[in-house]
Amino acid sequence: MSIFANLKTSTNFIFYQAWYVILVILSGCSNESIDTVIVDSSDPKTEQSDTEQGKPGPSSASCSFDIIVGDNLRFNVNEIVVKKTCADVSINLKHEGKLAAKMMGHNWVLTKASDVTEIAAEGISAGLVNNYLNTEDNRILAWTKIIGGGEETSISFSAERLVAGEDYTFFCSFPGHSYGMRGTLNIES
Ligand SMILES: [Cu+2]
Repeated sequence: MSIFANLKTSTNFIFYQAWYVILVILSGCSNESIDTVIVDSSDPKTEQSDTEQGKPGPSSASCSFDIIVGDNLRFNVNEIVVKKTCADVSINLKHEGKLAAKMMGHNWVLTKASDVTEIAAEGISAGLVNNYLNTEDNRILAWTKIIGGGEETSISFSAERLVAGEDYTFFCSFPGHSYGMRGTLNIES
């Protein structure tokens, strides 16, 4: 009995590993191929902006944002506009998928657009236990922990370091995700 159980577990493990490799490969391809694998979105704004490669539209200007992720490589928003009067910015990240954090974990990380590549690369070696981030790196302006399916997390950070006109990018630092899971953060002009 336990032999079968072990066999099943290891088969599942291999399956997930193979799947992960496929996801990483896919996320390295163009945005177009990512969009073809992604199917679901409950955000009604998505339909309006489907002409733009099926990507979701921007959120309206606010100080607090609800961001939804799932068992795929996308955020439900690709642009966040922060009201210029915000003292703090709140991010509520919700994972509506089913896969565990080690398989399909997501977080929300904010840096200048020019820092994304290096921060994401550094994050890979930091490992899941450190939320795939070297949080000592002060180029990271804000970050949440990595969450898995059914989990949610919130952060609040001072808007003081955000400068109007600068290019900011939010992304997921889970290995391989930052290519597809990214969006822009702008300060309301
Ligand atoms: Cu992710």
